Parts: sequence; structure tokens; C-alpha cells
Amino acid sequence: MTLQNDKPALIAQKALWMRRRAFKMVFDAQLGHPGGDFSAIDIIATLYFGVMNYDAKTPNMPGRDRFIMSKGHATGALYTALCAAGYFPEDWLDTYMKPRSMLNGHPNRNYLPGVETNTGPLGHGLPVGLGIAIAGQMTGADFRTFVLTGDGEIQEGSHWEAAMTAGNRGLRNLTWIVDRNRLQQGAGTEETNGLDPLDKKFEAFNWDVAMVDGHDPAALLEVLSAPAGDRPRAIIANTTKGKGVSFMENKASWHHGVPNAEQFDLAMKELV
Ligand SMILES: Cc1ncc(C[n+]2csc(CCOP(=O)(O)OP(=O)(O)O)c2C)c(N)n1
Ligand SMILES: [Mg+2]
Repeated sequence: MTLQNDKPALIAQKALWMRRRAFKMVFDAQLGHPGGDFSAIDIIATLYFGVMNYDAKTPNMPGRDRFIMSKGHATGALYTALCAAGYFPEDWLDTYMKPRSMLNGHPNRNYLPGVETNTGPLGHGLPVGLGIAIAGQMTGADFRTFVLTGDGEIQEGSHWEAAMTAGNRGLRNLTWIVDRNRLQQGAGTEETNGLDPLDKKFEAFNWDVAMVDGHDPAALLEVLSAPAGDRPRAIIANTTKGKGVSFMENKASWHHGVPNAEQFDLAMKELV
């Protein structure tokens, strides 16, 4: 099977490039959120290179599927995906977080093609995605809306208001993916303000629920491409913060830790 026809292999290849490129951006800027970049990259690569309908040359194409990056701090993951998808040239990535760059620490739709909405203050992605999905439902449009949140992020109550409304309206065009890496900024989610059992919470809010290995492109592809049912869909993607670099995995300190030269070289040796 050629790579072009083997979607999981193509997604894995894109995800590897995204990890390496995002880590170089963080290293050069000495700023960023690499732990949350690396837990989300396989999910985002699957959406952009296996699932979503979009045209990078026409970013506002009316029928495009919408992706809302609610965990807006993970810009290394989002910007490398948008670049690989063709929204802007690679040399823009070299400006990450520099003065007057369009690639800020948090995404800005006024600067960067492909960004659906500004995020960074946590807790807003699902409410915005809800509004977009309601508009789609009201107008009979057939695009889908995908919202990616962190797990610590959903301690914000705004998500649960949006979840209630989506469940009550049977918004079958809305998919909420939770990057379930079990860590937030400085500690574990369960020791901060526990979320388990998340699946039961979603079911109680009238959502269909699926669990998936958030680092397995084939499994992600299957669950994210599944035809919509009658209700909104929540996907709990079990992930590892810092996935792919041994000394970063499952370490809260890499939430916004940045590498020195030796750590950067070590990571590049592992990310092959
Ligand atoms: C409203 C708000 N409060 C606090 C922050 C600071 N902050 C940025 S990321 C983060 C932790 C988020 O954890 P999680 O959602 O689990 O993200 P991930 O583990 O995927 O990086 C916090 C507290 C913020 N951006 N917005
Ligand atoms: Mg988390």
C-alpha cells in the first residue's frame, strides 16, 4: 500500500513532522507549552489529514468543517498543523512569538488564516463551537464542528452549560474531543478537581460517548470519521502529556517547560 493510500501512516508522518517542528519553535522562542502540544498532535493531525473537509486556499469556504482549538495554549500543535495543511508558508513558523509575528502565544483569527476563533482564556471553545453548530443546524448546512479541549480546562463551568444545551438540542453536527492527559498546569486533574467518571457525565448530558487511544491514528481515524448519530458526540482521547520524548512524558513541569540545547538535541534524536 502506498503512503498516499494509507491514511494512518500519512497521519503518523505528519504528526512526527509537527512534533519536531513545534519543539524547534519552542526551543527558538524559549516560550511555549510543549507538553500539551505533544498530547494533542496526533488528534489534530488526524483531523486535518484524515477527517476534515477544508480548502486552505479558501480559508472561509462556507461549507468547511470547523476546528476550534479550545486549549489555545498548545499553539505548537495548531500552527504546525495549519502550516502542513497549506494555510501559510513554513517560514512563518520561524516567527513564533517574536514581536509583530502573526503566530502569537495564543491563536488569533484576525492574523492567521485557518484559525476559527481566538482562544487562550480556557473555557470558551465549546460555547463558541456550540453557537457554530446551532447555526449549521438552523440553516441545514452539512458541515461538522470539532472542538478540542484540555481535560483540566473543563473544570471551567462554561463547558457544562454548553454541553447541556448541545444535548438538549440534539446537535449531531458537534463533536467534542477531550485531550485526557490527566495533567493540568502544575498537577494532576484528579488531585486538583477530579473529573472522573467523565463518560458518565457526558451520557447524563445526552451525548454519545466514545473512548480512544489519542495517539493511535488508525483508532482516531475510525472514531472521528464515524457517521453522526442523533446526538452530539464526546470523544475521550486518552493521551500522554509530552508524548514522544521520554524525559517529558507525564511530567507536569513540561506544561510550559522549555528545552535547553542538550534537551533539544536529545528530543530530536528520539523524534524519528
Ligand atoms: C481561564 C484560564 N485560566 C487559567 C489559564 C492558565 N492556563 C493555561 S493552560 C492551563 C492548564 C490547562 O490544563 P489542560 O486543560 O489539562 O491542558 P493540557 O494538559 O492539554 O495542556 C492553565 C491553568 C488560562 N489560560 N485560562
Ligand atoms: Mg490536561
